[in-house]
Amino acid sequence: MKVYQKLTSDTTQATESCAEEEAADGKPLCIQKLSTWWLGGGLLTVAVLLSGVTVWVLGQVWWVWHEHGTPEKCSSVPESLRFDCYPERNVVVTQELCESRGCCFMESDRPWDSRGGLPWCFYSPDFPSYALESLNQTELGLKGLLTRKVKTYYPRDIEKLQLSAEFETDTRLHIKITDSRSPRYEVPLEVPRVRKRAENPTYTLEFSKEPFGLVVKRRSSGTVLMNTTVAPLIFTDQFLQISTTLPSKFLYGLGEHRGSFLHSLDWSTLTFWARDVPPTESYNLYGVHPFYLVMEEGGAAHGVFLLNSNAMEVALQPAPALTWRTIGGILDFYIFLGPDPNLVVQQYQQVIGFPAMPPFWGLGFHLCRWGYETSNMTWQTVKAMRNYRIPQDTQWNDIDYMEGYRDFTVDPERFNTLPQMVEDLQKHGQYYVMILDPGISSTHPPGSYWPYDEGLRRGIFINSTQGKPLIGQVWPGLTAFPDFSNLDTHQWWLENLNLFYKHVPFDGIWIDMNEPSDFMDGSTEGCSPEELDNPPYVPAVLGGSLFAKTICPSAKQSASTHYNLHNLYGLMEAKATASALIKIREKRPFVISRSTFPSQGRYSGHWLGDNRSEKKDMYWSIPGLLSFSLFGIPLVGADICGFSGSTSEELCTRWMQLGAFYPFSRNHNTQNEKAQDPTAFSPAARTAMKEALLTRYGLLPFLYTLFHRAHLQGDTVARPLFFEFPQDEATYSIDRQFLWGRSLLVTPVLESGADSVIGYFPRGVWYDYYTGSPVNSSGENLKTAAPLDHINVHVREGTILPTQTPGLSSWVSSGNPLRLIAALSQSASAWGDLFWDDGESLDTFERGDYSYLVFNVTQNTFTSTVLHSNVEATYITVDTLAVYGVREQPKTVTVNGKETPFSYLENQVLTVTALDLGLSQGFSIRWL
Ligand SMILES: *[C@@H]1O[C@H](CO)[C@@H](O)[C@H](O)[C@H]1NC(C)=O
Ligand SMILES: *[C@@H]1O[C@H](CO)[C@@H](O)[C@H](O)[C@H]1NC(C)=O
Ligand SMILES: *[C@@H]1O[C@H](CO)[C@@H](O)[C@H](O)[C@H]1NC(C)=O
Ligand SMILES: *[C@@H]1O[C@H](CO)[C@@H](O)[C@H](O)[C@H]1NC(C)=O
Ligand SMILES: *[C@@H]1O[C@H](CO)[C@@H](O)[C@H](O)[C@H]1NC(C)=O
Ligand SMILES: CC(=O)N[C@H]1CO[C@H](CO)[C@@H](O)[C@@H]1O
Repeated sequence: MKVYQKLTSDTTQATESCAEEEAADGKPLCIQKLSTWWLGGGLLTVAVLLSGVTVWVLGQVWWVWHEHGTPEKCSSVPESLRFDCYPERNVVVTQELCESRGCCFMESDRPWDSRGGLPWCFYSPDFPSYALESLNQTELGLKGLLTRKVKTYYPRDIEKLQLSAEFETDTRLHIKITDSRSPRYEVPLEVPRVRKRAENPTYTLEFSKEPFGLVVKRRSSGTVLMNTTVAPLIFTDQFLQISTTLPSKFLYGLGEHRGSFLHSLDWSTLTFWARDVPPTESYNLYGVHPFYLVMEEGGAAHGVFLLNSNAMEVALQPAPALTWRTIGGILDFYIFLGPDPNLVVQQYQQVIGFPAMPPFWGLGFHLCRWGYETSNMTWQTVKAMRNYRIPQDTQWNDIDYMEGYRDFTVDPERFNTLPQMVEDLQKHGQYYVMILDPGISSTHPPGSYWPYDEGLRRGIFINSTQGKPLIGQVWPGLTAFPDFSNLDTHQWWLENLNLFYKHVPFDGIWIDMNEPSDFMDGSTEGCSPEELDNPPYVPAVLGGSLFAKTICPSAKQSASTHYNLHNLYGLMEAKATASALIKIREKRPFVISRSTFPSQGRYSGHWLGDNRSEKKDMYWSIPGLLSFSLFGIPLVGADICGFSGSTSEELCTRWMQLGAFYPFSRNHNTQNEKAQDPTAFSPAARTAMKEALLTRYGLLPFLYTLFHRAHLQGDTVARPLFFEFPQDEATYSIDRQFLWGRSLLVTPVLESGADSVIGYFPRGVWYDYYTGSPVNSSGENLKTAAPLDHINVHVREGTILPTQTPGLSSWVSSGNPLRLIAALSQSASAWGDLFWDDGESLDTFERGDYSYLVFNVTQNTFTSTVLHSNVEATYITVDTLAVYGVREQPKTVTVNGKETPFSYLENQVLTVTALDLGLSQGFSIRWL
């Protein structure tokens, strides 16, 4: 019965495609197929003559059975390699629907549900795909032509595709598939041009001609990194799909999503479409990062970036395999061969750009809340923080400060003292950051709100299909949305900021709601029924439509349609904002953005969104940090103590301790909840929070140096353990701990009522950061004490950390003497470095206006070598050297040859104090 149904519906399909094919290029393809049948089925030839139509149908059935979906062919596909042929949501896929696409239908006991699961409808091994018609050498690699003879089940197949493969570097392969006849939308991202073909690529590239597929292997091991032959390539105007096998189940990246750092390949689907929604597992969230990293067997890693900004989804399955589905643009892949995971992420950032160097103060502690009712109330908090001597660099305001929630306004009554507060902050070496939303209020009588009037006059808003500004609704009520793909909009944004700055001289800008968020679906007039707003295939986005809680995809922007540019909105706004800040302040810009896209790190950092004051949200923040490290946005953190809901004193203490190790450290709270800044708690909790922040401030020189390395070459700041221990598979799924750079292991308490914590310590010696006591691990889980006033931090053997006596602001800290901590390896060596500059000038590295020092320990000698120096280093002294892991008590210690007093403790810590050495001069300290 099933087989009969299958064959009849397949017959329809085959006949249809036959007719269309004839119409398309005039060739009698149908005849060719039938002649296969004529030749193949000799007996039937006679029968046709005799019985006409009846037997002709039988013949078709035979042909289809023979050529396509024989039950044997379908059941020969192992479950884990079944690629979904009917990913549409909100459709119960029946056998009939499935077979109308020419696919295999097989029920299974594994549940099929609307969000994935083993597909019941999947491609047969010989489902029609493209064929590689020709392949020629080019200067940088290869160029090929792909053709499709049989149409797919989506409108507007692109029949001829151009394939290009460029061997850009020895570790980077660039593969691009696009329409060979007319240009399609491509992401306007400046990527470096390569002029010379790689000489010794670490990869090989092979093709399957028909069906078309490409195979990328790691040359050294032969590991197959990609094999796209496993499922048909589909390339229609609004549905592009390509699948590949993966060499392992250790897959990371693909954000922004909430979940563990290591993805599950158990039939999950990740959706990409910038969306304002409280972070929830399986939803598409604020940002879009179509980049993944895979750990291969043996500890090598590779990465893949799909440069595409359309709505998309990635389906994961246990083969292990992955399917990209996007609804526009082109297939533009960059493949990075590492082989070290750190190198993969660096190579990715060589394409998208390295992150900006943040100002030193940006690494201090930030305090914010929604619901400071007045500027005086905001100011009170700052004063209370000072009063309790708790470090704070920056005070923020959410939308409270505005008049009617309109950008570039200040409520003249409630926030009457805002300018004075900002002045007071700046007098204390502190900083001010305020929020801006993109929606510009559109309901004011002409002449009463310059940002709108002038925006209208200059035509810088996004238009509806009718050619008038599209109107949606955000905090101020009805709003228009600036089109940041237009440079005139950047100028208008700058002028607005300039006017505002004259009144409130802010230091940084927080850009929120830039998915862009819209409280309506689409606009006041809804959206059109057309194919941009309602495409033939809609990825599994939250809300079921592309305009759910955002503006219409059909809206017009100067660079393209919003359909193509939606996921770039936050990136383009960040670019405009960072560039305005540079023009206004002539210093390094500080921008934090909610929506992000690859290359965002060049312009802004990111916070992980509006999460809750709950334990699990505290945990989720760590996979969040680690994922954004992979995405080249190192300046990242979650709202410490949670945004919505009520925090508890215990949770907030633990979270402040963890948050002291977020690269971007901000406590932020929602409206109508109890205060959760450190001053709001009991003396014990307050003190624990203060201690955690002092630890952070002490480590700022080290953290700043990590940011320099991120800016210089794309090193990660908050780093997954497996980046440093790629041979140790036990580290692959760790996301409750993380490293700072290569040196510092942070093991926070994420449970309530705990007084100890279990963490994994990779093989080697780890020193307690505070005391220097060694922990010798064979690569195991260890339990360490973690009373409520303590966060476990360990220093890796063989590393040197520059730390500084903490002050109550980064400005005060940065003038204090240094304390260098050398944690000796088992062979008694160590190294570390320090980047130092004035902390805020533009392009100090690029202009050579910085100091860079390398610290080494070998043969009982600590050496500081100045590799580059500027005036800044002359202001700083080194006061203390602490050496962890000195096995025997030294008899003498000399500093630059002169004997000096020292202390030595039983836990093998040697300390030399009162050194008073200038940082700008090299020095050596020896113990014997
Ligand atoms: C490759 O070269 C042949 C012969 O010059 C040409 O016919 C074919 O179109 C070329 N293919 C591509 C993809 O450029
Ligand atoms: C790639 O996949 C195809 C289809 O499953 C398979 O026949 C082929 O052997 C694979 N190639 C490699 C190198 O694994
Ligand atoms: C804020 O404080 C200032 C100075 O104490 C006072 O003049 C002003 O009225 C206060 N503003 C509000 C809104 O309470
Ligand atoms: C939007 O419409 C305005 C006129 O209302 C026009 O000046 C502007 O160029 C349009 N922008 C786009 C991207 O179509
Ligand atoms: C410090 O040690 C590192 C690693 O052992 C080495 O590469 C570097 O050359 C040394 N630098 C100096 C200045 O001694
Ligand atoms: C504001 C809010 O409720 N945020 C979300 C935080 O994350 C959890 C999932 O862990 C969501 O359920 C919440 O909605």
